[in-house]
Amino acid sequence: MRESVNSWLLLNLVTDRSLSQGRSLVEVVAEAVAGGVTCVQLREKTCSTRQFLDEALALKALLQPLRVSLIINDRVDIAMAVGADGVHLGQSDMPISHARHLLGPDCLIGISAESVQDALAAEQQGADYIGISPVFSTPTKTDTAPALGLNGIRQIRELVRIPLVGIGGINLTNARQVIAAGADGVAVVSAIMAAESPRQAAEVIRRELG
Ligand code: TZP
Ligand code: MG
Repeated sequence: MRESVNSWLLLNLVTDRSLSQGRSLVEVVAEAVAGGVTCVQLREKTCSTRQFLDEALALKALLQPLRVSLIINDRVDIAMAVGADGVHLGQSDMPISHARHLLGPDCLIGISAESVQDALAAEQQGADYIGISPVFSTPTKTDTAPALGLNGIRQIRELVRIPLVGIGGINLTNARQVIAAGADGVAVVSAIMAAESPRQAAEVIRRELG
């Protein structure tokens, strides 16, 4: 898994059930995977621990046979409980050293970096990949640091060797530019979760990524 990290980070779907328009999360994710999503990050900000665990188990059952990776946002305990492929942590979540201690060497740890300094620190502390957050400002998440833009990706790419994934305002019109600026992948919420056809939306973005 670790050797192929760059290829499976290509098109991340980050979930947001509030955008799924009455469809179940598993239904939307299954469609998106059929359209070419290479990795799914389960991001739940409002539900109970039990519900989070149930969603994680349901996604694991869907994704594992398809060899699509599952990453858990925020919750190291849920990642451990379901045997996820990775966790994604923000600047105010559990520090990398503690997460690594709990998760062991094989589980991937992704870190959201809101600045060049964050990215350098994450690499130095042993992160497996960095989420550059946000690349563009987005209505999906408004409590973000200022957008880093394509220049921010270029700057971080020059200084950091681990894989980079852009997140924030990415859709079919700009996904290619994010990769051209030096990212290894893109992470998308609304452009797939809110699409009438998540499958088609994933297909067209995946095509843009080459
Ligand atoms: N972290 C930084 S921006 C963002 C997250 C979770 C939301 C991105 O959503 P969208 O709809 O792809 O712009
Ligand atoms: Mg977080």
